[in-house]
Amino acid sequence: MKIYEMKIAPSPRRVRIFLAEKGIEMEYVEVNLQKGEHHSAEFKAMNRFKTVPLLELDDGTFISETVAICRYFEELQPEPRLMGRNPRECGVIEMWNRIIELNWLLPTGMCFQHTTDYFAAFKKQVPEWGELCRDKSRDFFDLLNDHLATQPYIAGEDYSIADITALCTLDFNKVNQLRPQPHQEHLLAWHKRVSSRPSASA
Ligand SMILES: N[C@@H](CCC(=O)N[C@@H](CS)C(=O)NCC(=O)O)C(=O)O
Repeated sequence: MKIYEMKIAPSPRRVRIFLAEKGIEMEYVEVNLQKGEHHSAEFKAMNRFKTVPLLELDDGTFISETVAICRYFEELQPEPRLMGRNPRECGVIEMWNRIIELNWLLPTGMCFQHTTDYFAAFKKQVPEWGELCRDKSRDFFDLLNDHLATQPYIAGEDYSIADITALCTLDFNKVNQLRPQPHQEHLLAWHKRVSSRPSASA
């Protein structure tokens, strides 16, 4: 079993942290996205959508999509539970994970793609769209700060995959020059809480 990834990219980091929380060792294969290695015929044969992370099982099955990979490991090794212990928890965690992916991670990635030259060789850029996405991402810092005023973690009392998604998104926003502001005290306290877990440096 191995995972194709790029260590500094946010989506692969989500899987790394998830596996570290579960204490699962993994073989990683580095794919250089800036050099376009994910556009090679060899990589496209494994994942036609040309994204990392990509999990290869020993039977030759490929699983792309961060949440699908995490789901595989949650089923393989349930403890510690990161995607919920009962229907209510599963629903709430999945809701927040999707909210953060769609409303924060996605605009964060779009801002990076459309306002820096990192992927310029491979992707058409629309800088105005990138700036709108920067605004959307900035607004989410405030939303999350309000949300965290009454609970320690994104989905409630317990650490979950939603915290992993939010941590990777917040940290990656450095490339968009967006950081938590001093008045966002709940967000800052949460960030300190989740960053101090050993898995954060996986
Ligand atoms: N929805 C996908 C998104 C994966 C994704 O966009 N990964 C980025 C790295 S963080 C990537 O492979 N980018 C390559 C590209 O856009 O060309 C997932 O969750 O796995």
